[in-house]
Amino acid sequence: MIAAMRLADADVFDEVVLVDIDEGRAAGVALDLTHTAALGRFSTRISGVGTVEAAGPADYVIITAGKPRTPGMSRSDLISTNAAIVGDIARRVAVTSPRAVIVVVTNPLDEMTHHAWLSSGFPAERVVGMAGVLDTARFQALAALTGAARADKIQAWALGSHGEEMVIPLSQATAAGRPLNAVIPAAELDAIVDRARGSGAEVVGLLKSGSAFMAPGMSAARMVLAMNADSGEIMPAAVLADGTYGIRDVYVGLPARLGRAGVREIVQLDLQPGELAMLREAAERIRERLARLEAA
Ligand code: LAC
Repeated sequence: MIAAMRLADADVFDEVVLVDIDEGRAAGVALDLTHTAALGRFSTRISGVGTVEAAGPADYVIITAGKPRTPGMSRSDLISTNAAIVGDIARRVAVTSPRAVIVVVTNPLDEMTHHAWLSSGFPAERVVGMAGVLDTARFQALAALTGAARADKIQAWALGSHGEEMVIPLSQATAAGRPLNAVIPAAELDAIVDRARGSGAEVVGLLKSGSAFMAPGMSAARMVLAMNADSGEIMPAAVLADGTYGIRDVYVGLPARLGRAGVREIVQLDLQPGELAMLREAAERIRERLARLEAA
């Protein structure tokens, strides 16, 4: 809903279509959003349907379907349930929208993005996962709470996995252009990284049912808007590693330059050896979970 709202508000698309197995819900949300056209000043058409086929061809497809966590669950606990859902959707999207770019939001994010890529048969540059934008935004918001700078003046990268192996290389983090570790004491900074890593679970714990949706929805929309604008912006995203960073053939969070047709290139940051090691470790953990999924 939040992603659809941001995409409609942007007033750059002809149409935004919500798809839900509960067609009435999709149609209801679509109508509610349609009613905001004057308030949001957009002319984007919004509709809600029950199947990928009824939605028709699309340039961009955001997959959010799947079960969310309940309190105490890790994202990985969802892997086989959500793989069936995401795989089915990706296969259908490949038929109805063979030229689309797919943005995966369903958890466990890195594994589901890899699985959607395999299921769609798409080239890897047209299947990306949304996690780094969200995790980075959380880090920026939490770092801003210290008073170091406004959230949008904090620059950082959340890479690795969307979970335990999230890597936020502090060597690359700045506040209003100054190294963040010169502005915030080391212990406090480590606590912020830990809190960012656990933010999804923190929200799940408070909500009791369902998981975060505002920051995730805005993050997914931001990626789609950047691609549609062909901005060439570099964003952290789950992408198929291509050998950069010494990682290959597995989806993991890396800095990616996004363009109209998806990932233009994976961008190399000047990471410290410890940060690089953590990133490679994250990729190995994702690879192991994928292997278990395939074996199941
Ligand atoms: C989160 C879920 C959406 O991080 O993964 O909130």
